Amino acid sequence: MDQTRVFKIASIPADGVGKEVVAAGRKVLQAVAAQSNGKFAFDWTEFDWGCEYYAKHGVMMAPDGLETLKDFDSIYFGAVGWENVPDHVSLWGLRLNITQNFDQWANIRPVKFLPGVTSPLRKADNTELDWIVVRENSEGEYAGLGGRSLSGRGPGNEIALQTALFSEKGCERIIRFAFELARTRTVKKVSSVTKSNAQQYGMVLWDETFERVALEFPDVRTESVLVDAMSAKFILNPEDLSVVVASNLNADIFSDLGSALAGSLGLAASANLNPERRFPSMFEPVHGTAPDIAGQGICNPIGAIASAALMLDHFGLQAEARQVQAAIESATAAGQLTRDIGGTADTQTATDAIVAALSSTLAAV
Ligand code: GGG
Repeated sequence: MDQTRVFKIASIPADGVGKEVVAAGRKVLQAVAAQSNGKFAFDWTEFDWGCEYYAKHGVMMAPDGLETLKDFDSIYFGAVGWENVPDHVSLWGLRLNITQNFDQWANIRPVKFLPGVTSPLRKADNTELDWIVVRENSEGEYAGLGGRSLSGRGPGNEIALQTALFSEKGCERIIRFAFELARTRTVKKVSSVTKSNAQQYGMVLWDETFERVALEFPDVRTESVLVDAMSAKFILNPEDLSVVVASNLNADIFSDLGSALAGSLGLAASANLNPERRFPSMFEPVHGTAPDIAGQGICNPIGAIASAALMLDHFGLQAEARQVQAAIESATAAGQLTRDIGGTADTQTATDAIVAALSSTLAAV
């Protein structure tokens, strides 16, 4: 038999429900590896970085953490943020530290409507809905440029600048990525979202870059939509969407909107990709730490498990990725639903149902 391919994965559950959903995703991945007949295996290293680590060490991750992570094939992440650390400190200290320094510039966030899960959209009852939000993940409103000043003038006088950065190269690479992704889909269409009527520099540069790149993809339909109009479209005409590409902040908002429309924030998966593979990519559910339900064993593991499927796809294990997605769908269709999507299953039961469905879905993919 050929040698087993071993994928080295850094697991960073971090805070709140991140710990529970990463454990669930690992269980599913282990089951997939066990069924591979020695084709591949996962070698896990867990890091205890996050807000508890901050309480002990005053930093969100080890000072040499990025150096350590570089050697892994990928990173499996939970969620970051807790009440003991200001949100901007925890986010920049861990998640954004990794995405920015590993140039994970493409963040894909599929919006999937699952069988057995009720959507708040009436249209979803009888319309096929399936789209992907592509988030520019390295600059835009998250460039981290700016500062605060003038507090010395006394209360009420401080100023703050938060500057968005749009580079032509940054726009072009994410727009091109969106077009290439659209070419792999049944509906070959890219919707570009900006607010270029009001933001006349960066977003006009984005729009012009979109028009230029579109010329290279005559087989892909396009539209350029303002962010406010796209918000309405998500609700009124979602059947018209296939790939939606937007800046860092706008796409972050759209992915929450999309997952809420699919039934719950707990469902949405994401992949932070360094497409050149100079650095490991990072896979995580879109949702945050959910302090209201953390530690109770009742959170929805699907966002994390679907992110694990994206990781399999990234490893070139396309059949196994489809197998995991099919197992998720088989479990929800059978009514194995956590509370956020109208069921009574706890995290473990929902995870076990997906693991149990793996063997039947293996043959189907
Ligand atoms: N798993 C996603 C996560 O931890 N998100 C925390 C968060 O607040 N993210 C904001 C952002 O990335 O824009």
